[in-house]
Amino acid sequence: MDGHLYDMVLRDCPGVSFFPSDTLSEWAEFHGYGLHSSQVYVLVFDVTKTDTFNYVKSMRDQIMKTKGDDVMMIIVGSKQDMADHRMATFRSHFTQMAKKWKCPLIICSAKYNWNIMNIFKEILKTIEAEIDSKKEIGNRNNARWRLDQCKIS
Ligand SMILES: Nc1nc2c(ncn2[C@@H]2O[C@H](COP(=O)(O)OP(=O)(O)OP(=O)(O)O)[C@@H](O)[C@H]2O)c(=O)[nH]1
Ligand SMILES: [Mg+2]
Repeated sequence: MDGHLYDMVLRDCPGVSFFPSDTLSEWAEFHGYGLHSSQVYVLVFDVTKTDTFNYVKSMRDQIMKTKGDDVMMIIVGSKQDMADHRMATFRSHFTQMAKKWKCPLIICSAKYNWNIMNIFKEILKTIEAEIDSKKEIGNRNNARWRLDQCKIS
């Protein structure tokens, strides 16, 4: 992306009944292997089924409880090819929720390859934004160190 090459490991987990709170509990439900230590979470639901979004909500709560408020998450609504006007209320609900959560929301269709590339772009953008914010914090800390050094001398 943008002339950079990224090395990414993707873990596609089937639905897990709970988010592993530590690496040991990943073994309790092997489906979730590698989940605990992931850097970005892509939570996928079906835009034609409200219960799949409820599952995403529950996973989001559990992930945040374990990994903190600033964990990186992307919400993906799939099967857009099957959506119709009767789902407008549901659509406005998940759009509002994603906005409230300040999470990127991508609507796609895996079947027709609609918007799939944008999911990967969003993952990389999210990681880049985190790297930039860490650099900024690092720079601020360095500046503080220099200030402290001045005080000591
Ligand atoms: N119409 C349509 N069907 C889809 C789409 N994505 C997946 N499907 C179908 O939905 C079914 C489930 O797809 P999967 O990709 O196995 O879903 P999953 O959530 O990964 O399922 P698990 O791995 O078992 O948890 C399959 O029959 C797919 O062909 C889509 O975007 N549009
Ligand atoms: Mg699957």
